Amino acid sequence: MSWRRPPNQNLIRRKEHWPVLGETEPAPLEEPWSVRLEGCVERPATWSIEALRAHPSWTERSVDIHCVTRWSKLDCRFAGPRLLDLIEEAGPAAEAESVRFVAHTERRHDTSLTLADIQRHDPIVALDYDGAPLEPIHGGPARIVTPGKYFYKSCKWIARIEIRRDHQLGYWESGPGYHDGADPWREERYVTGSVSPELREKMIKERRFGGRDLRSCVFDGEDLEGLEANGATLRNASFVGARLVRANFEKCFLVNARMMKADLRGARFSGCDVMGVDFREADLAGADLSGARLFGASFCADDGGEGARFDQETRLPEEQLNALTDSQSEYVRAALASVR
Ligand SMILES: Nc1nc2c(c(=O)[nH]1)N[C@H]1C(S)=C(S)[C@@H](COP(=O)(O)O)O[C@H]1N2
Ligand SMILES: [Mo]
Repeated sequence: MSWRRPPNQNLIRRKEHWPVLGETEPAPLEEPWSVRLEGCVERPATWSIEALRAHPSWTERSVDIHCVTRWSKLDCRFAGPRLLDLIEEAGPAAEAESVRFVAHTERRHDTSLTLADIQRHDPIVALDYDGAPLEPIHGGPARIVTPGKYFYKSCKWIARIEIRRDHQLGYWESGPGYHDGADPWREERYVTGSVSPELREKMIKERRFGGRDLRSCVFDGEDLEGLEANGATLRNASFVGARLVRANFEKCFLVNARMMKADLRGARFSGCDVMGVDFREADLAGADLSGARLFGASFCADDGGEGARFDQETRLPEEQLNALTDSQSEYVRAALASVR
């Protein structure tokens, strides 16, 4: 079903497998849960969970989840009222442009969508998943579900919906630099960081990236043997075919880094965030991946082809493989078994 799989996404096939990303719980609540809609509207409104359940626009939707960390989960059954009908009910002003979603969580997590995107993607305020109330860990009692966008446009524990004339960047879209467009078919994952060519050259020569912000930087084919990258932010960085023998990536933020065909013999990834990292055809002999977070990572192509190499010294504990999709964990198990 590759026509339903956006580029560079790995499919989660097990029905019960659904990773938790970002915040894991709402803030404590004194009153019963409610969702408030306000801002550029004629009639600001507040709905209780019961009112949302009884809402005439209640719909069930089969939604494909695409997480920016490269896992996708198809055919997820969500149900709840349509956001467009709730907005219509409140009477949006002519100058309304954007909708900001605010969570009832400690950091008041938020994300925004333009009204044009809301019309195109028709999100729901999901209260049910797979025929039962949405679990609190996934945003219950109420979360936004926006089909056709990376999942960070689906705010968990929704408490306030603001209709605005300005469009604000949300939590992930501002500091961490997630792409505000969030279109999985165009791979709008991240905005690109900026490092001057001079600084880049200097860092390659010294092989010290420690603590730096090198998001989306490209180091393809470079010789970085013995690289010291402890604690660096290397999200979406590219190391295709690079020599990274004995590189130290401990405590790095490596989400979605591209490590295809890299020489990673003896490299250290322990305690590292390697969600969505692409290790296809990389040499991981003697590499240490113990304690690394592996959601969405790939070690082989889904349609066969060559995968990552391991040897008896590679450290990749069995329990971590559960974070991988079925085809990925099958490949890694077999490859590890063949060298042990
Ligand atoms: N309130 C809140 N909503 C959020 C987030 C968050 O950190 N806080 N993270 C987003 C991201 S990045 C993703 S991938 C999904 C994860 O949803 P899940 O944990 O149910 O898989 O929630 C999105 N909504
Ligand atoms: Mo995400």
